Amino acid sequence: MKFKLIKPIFNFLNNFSMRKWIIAPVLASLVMLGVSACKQNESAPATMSSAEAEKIVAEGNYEEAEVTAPPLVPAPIGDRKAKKVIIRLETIEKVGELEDGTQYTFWTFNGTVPGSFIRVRVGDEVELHLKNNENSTVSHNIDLHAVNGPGGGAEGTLVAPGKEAVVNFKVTNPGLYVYHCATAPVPEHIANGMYGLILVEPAGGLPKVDKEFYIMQGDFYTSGKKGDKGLLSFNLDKSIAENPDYVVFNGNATSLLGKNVLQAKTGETVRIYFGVGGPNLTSSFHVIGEIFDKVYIEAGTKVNEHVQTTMVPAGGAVIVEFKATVPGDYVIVDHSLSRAFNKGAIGKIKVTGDENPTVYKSKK
Ligand SMILES: [Cu+2]
Repeated sequence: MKFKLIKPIFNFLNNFSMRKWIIAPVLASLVMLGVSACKQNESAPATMSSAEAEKIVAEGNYEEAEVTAPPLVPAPIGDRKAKKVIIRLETIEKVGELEDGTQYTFWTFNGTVPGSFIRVRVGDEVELHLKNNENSTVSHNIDLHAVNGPGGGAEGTLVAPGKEAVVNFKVTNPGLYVYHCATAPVPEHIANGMYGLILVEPAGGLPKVDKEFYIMQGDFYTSGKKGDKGLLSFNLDKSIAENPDYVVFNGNATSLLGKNVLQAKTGETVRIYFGVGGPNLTSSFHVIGEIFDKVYIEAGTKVNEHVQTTMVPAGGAVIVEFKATVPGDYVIVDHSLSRAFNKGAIGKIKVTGDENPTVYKSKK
């Protein structure tokens, strides 16, 4: 294409008295244009458009997908082809603890807050079964932010206690997405713990890392105050005022403390899939003593580097990565710090391994 254009331009310039002065820069520009076009093709992102993803054929029969309770995530997608997967979620209302001695009636997907982590890839065809446990007191449904369709699937999945609904969707956009119950009153269903994450990996999968964890932040509005013993219930007025008693990771003030502290070794790259269920508060997500080497901005495909604190909206998510270089305890917080130190949004990653005085040393 480039050479076809050059010849007529050359002929034209050949008849021009100043051709020596004009031909060289024009040719140079054309060559540069060609080089730049090639470079753009070479550096085209590995991800594809959602329209292209829609055309991927998922082969084979439907297979059950592995889903996991927090803080675990299913095995990476790797380089597998798009396939047909069945995902089963059950909405379960159950009494659990916000912290030791403080009970709360959680509404959950698969019995945990957040609900099970779902891991698929672009082009997968998903058959989602949403069952509402027979002991539930109300109807529930699911809105997956990874779904293109009315209500993100909510309209097709509204189920009464004891019933099951099935929706099918094709996964067309890579990223990390929140799912949540969208049954009225929606803020109450979410405030009771009805949210989770679905990861959509690009074709070929995300880059390999050593450790992966699943964390979601939620704000809880109770009939009592933080630390009260006994069974607390949802308080509508506090929810409307956006004044929670608890702001916690993974549904409990100690879910990532004590025996539940996350573990990593020096030299390992740690990736955290972090989402905010809300229903109301955003998170200033931060790990004290670490710098995020990579942040997938708003959990999409663009990567920022060297980030201290990343803002995650309610109903949003982020993927962060850092390399554990120095042994010690690293505290995970919402850097709106009263939430961390007074309402429960605090956890820990323990890094073990050899000291690394080049990067850090202390004389104490
Ligand atoms: Cu619900």
